[in-house]
Amino acid sequence: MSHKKGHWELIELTSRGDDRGELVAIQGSVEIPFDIKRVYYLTKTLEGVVRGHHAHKDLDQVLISVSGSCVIHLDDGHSKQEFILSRHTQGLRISNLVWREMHRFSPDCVLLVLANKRYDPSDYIRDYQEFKTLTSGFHKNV
Ligand code: T46
Repeated sequence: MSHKKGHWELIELTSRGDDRGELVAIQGSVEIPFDIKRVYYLTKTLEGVVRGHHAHKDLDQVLISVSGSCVIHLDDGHSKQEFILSRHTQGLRISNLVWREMHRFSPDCVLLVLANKRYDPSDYIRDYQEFKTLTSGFHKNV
């Protein structure tokens, strides 16, 4: 099986606010760089919980904290980076072969995730050593 190296980037979304409030629209292949096949959200995450602990073989996702905040720890096998997601107009795109851990969820955090594929449990890499072996041939995230 061939894998492309891991990659992540921040995406700024436009809020179309007026005197009634705000509206943020997200269209597949317009505001984010893929067609959206699945939407899910993480909510009511308990204090101290760390979620994730996996990478995906072939999945593109955009994470948006539409309420509250959380911290996303990313690792492409060579470099690591942490993002605080605390704005509903900021998306974090994570493509395949990126180990992720999500933590420090505020009690009001709603983490919205847009994905380019349907749910497939066989796409998950849950063993960190397996992930390190798969990414050992790749160079640093650029
Ligand atoms: C990811 C991070 C950001 C489904 O039935 N359908 C789905 O589409 C998903 C994503 C999950 N599930 C089930 C599987 C488990 O029984 O929901 C339960 C919790 O899933 P999981 O433990 O994988 O959740 P997290 O928070 O560790 O990870 C999730 C996504 O799975 C993952 O792709 O990148 O959020």
